[in-house]
Amino acid sequence: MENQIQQHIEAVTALLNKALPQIEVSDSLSQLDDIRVTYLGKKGALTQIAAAMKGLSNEDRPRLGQAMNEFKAAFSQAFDSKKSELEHRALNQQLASEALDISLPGRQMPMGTRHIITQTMEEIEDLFIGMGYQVIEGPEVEMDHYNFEMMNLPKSHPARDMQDTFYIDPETLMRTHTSPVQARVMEQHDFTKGPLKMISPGKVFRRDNDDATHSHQFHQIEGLVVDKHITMADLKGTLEVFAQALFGQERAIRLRPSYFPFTEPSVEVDVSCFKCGGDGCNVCKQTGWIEILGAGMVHPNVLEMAGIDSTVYSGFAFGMGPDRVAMLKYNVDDIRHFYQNDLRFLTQFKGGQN
Ligand code: 2NM
Repeated sequence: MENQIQQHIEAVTALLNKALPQIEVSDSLSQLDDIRVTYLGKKGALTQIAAAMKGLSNEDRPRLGQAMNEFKAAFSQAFDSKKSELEHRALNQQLASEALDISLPGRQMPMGTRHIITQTMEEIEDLFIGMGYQVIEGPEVEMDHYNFEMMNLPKSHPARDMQDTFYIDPETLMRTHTSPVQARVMEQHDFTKGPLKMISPGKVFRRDNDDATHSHQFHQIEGLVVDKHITMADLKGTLEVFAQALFGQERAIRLRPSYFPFTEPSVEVDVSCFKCGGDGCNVCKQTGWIEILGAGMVHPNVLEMAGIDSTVYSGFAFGMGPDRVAMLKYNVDDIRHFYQNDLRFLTQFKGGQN
């Protein structure tokens, strides 16, 4: 009997001598757990020895129990220390793989540029805002009524043929100018609250074949001032200030008689050449002058159709093409560059960068 208990105790010691080196060399948490199952699991080696307990005498049983407790204590200590070592290693690996170098410079975000037409329009808008004008936009899909009728262009008018129009249906069209916005505003304006001073910037549409100087969609900025006692002198002074702000303080303007259905009298406005100062060059085609605006005194019919008494109120109006202004200012030789969205062209104009 003494032999038998000795054998069991030696088996436990042998088991421990086998287990501890295995724990020591184990390389992962899952491998470590496999070792635990091998020795202490339900069918583990120590569990099998424990099954011998039942056949032992009352004196021998505690001796084996003590040996088994010693096994468990030594095993646990080695196991726990290895486990914490492996957990540490896993954590360090994770931290290393997720490390951020907070001293690295930030990634450069690509910076966009505002479209050169947008920049030009906003420059012009800012000039008029500075003179007390409101900037008012309106629909691009318009009623024939506002686009033509209210602009003194009745259905029979020959000038309607001059402007080839994209019609949606007989009453609806793509606006051919931004004047319909002004018709809408004139109709609503309350003159007891003060004069009407506005510009209307935006896209306009004409049935044209695109080429270097024509586009079926381009831009317009139209201006309108209506009050008592507005005269041609107000128009001329305003446009002179405008032309000098946009093209240089040394510029002069000149007015030539012209015709528009919605103004009477009507004028074309030239500005002295910003390149040669008026001597004649390739920009002004040797004339010394560059045409930039159409303008005139608002036709009494236009005022009356908007419900404004043309015997009490008068107004001036003008219209210009930001596309043409940008072509002149930035020496762009083809209007189609503005609409082809080629970044090599568009990113040349960095002035609009935020
Ligand atoms: C131009 C030329 C001349 C114009 C007229 C009006 C309105 F609404 F008052 F009748 N708005 N814009 C006008 C006048 C536009 O563009 C070349």
